[in-house]
Amino acid sequence: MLKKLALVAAVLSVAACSPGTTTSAPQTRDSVAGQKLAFVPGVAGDSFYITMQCGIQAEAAKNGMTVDVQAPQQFDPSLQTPIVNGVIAQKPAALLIAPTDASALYPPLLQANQAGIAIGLVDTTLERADVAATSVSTDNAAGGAAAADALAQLVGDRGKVLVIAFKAGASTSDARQHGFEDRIKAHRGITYLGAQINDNDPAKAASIISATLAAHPDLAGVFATNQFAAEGTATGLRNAGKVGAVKVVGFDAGPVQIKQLQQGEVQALIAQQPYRIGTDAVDQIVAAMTGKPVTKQVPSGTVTVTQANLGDPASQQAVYKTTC
Ligand code: T6T
Repeated sequence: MLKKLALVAAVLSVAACSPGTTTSAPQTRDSVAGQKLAFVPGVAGDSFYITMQCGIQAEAAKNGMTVDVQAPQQFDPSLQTPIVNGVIAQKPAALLIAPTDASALYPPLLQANQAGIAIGLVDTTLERADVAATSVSTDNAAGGAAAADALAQLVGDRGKVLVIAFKAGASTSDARQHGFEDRIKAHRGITYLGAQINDNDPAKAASIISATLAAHPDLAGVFATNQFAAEGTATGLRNAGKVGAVKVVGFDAGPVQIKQLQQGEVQALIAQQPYRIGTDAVDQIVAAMTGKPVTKQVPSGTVTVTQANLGDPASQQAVYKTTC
């Protein structure tokens, strides 16, 4: 009997130690005032994350928390992982992060979780989100479907269309692409040319457009899955003298995208609500830290902005900030 118990204990302890199997509940406290909150966005200098940061800072200040922002220079898990390791060493009470890869960021975030840091995922998510107390994001598959409908309408429901997916393995890029692909099938007059990856690099998106136009001069439309994909798409079309002839639906509404819309380089934008993602994420992480009920998955909506509705308050509110 003793032998059997020892065996059970050994099996349990192996299960507890094996990486990826044991996560910890965040440490709870009476108040979060004076506690440190780290924010690790997907990339530095992106108006989507700057707007989210404004929301995080405003909501953290209401709770008396200080915010430390550390961003990778590129949207790249190999640059973001050492930042997470550095954050763990600094022992903040909480971490809000947009993981740049749905699986590569799991091991460092598991370590952060095991170090007692309360984790909230913002924007992007993980394949295994059990390390996080909460996850706040746009319904990116629905956004991709909305982009498919908008693009189909712009091209009169016929012709060839292409997707520029900004990063394979990033949950938002994959979900937008798949949401688009599932919906575009319903538009039977459309020929889908597939998705090409630009690695969040506008120059790469511009070359993809040039190469696609060389092979398909009758290209009718493009869905650019984020700001940098849209910027490069516009450059590629400008270089080929195809602005306006090829219709573009972009994701995001940074000042550059709004200018592109006004200039007719892009015909519709699927705008997210990054400020709200930031405030919601702080509210949820504070709830987790103080032992209050937490919503595991908080959805955030989108607004489709066009030249025709750009003046509407809903569209104006959707424009991203470059400073708080
Ligand atoms: O589209 C957003 C964000 O949702 C995505 O995960 C990464 O790119 C952006 O930050 C826009 O540049």
